[in-house]
Amino acid sequence: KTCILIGAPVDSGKDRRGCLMGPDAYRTAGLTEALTDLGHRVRDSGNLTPASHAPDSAGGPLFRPNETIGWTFRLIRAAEEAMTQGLPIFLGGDHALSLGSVAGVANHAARQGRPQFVLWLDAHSDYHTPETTTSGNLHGTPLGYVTGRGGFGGFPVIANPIPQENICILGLRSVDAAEKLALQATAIHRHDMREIDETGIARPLAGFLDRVDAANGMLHVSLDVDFLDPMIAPAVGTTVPGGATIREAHLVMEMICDSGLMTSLDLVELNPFLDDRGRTAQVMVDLAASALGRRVFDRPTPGQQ
Ligand code: DIR
Ligand code: MN
Ligand code: MN
Ligand code: MN
Repeated sequence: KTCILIGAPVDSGKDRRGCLMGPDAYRTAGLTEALTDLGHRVRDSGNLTPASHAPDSAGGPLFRPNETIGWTFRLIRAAEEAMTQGLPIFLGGDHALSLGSVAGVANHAARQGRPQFVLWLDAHSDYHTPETTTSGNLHGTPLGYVTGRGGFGGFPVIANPIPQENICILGLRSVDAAEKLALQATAIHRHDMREIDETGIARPLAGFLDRVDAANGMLHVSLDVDFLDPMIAPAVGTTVPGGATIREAHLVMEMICDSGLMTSLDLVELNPFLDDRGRTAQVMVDLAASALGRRVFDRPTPGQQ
């Protein structure tokens, strides 16, 4: 594959600074080398900047909405373009980057006449809108935006909303009360940590991948650092105990790789300022490598043993 690294140092999605250092932390942890070792071509397109936007003023209900709007315009264009050239890997940056990456890949899928699916690996459901958020942090809104919820005035109009049933969230353990009510009224597939404890993580994931395959869908994977347990991934502003183990996370990535379905990937919410000798950046690079073919032993391709 041709992997296109798109640095997106988005730091406007919440008020704790530091995610802007994420893209360079992934580079320092050896992302390009890991992917070339697996036989992929890697093109690093450097770091983007937001499209020009109105200045943000302090004191509103939302944190830096205009900067996030600028990022969203820029990232939609970058995603649409990269999808014609290879498999984009968006190096965040906080999760507000996914307003743009997901909207952009969905536009590309629509041009191909194929349905877009989204796998959201996160402690949080990120289904707020600018009107429902209580934190004012827009990194909590990308799934609300890309599914076409209202309240995103000033943002690019969503041309190709992701159908609710094409979304699967794994890893949930921190869902605001209002968000829970809204989410329960949708067809979004959502699997909390209790379900993962009870059934294992492979079961809900396999069901989702089968649906993507049956629909000949494109698959965007959005990996939030806080999907992982803070013991293995401390470098994130919103740690929540009880997250995925290192093996659960690798198994997800290995199954995604075996499915052959992933067409784009976000690595988001890494805050290198909070890291411990780069180990969280390294875990994220290793997970990306698993999603793109790293394995201990070769196995027969599923379905043709
Ligand atoms: C929280 C944080 N639900 C909010 N969201 C995070 O601010 O609305 N998403 N951290 O990953
Ligand atoms: Mn998130
Ligand atoms: Mn999260
Ligand atoms: Mn499901």
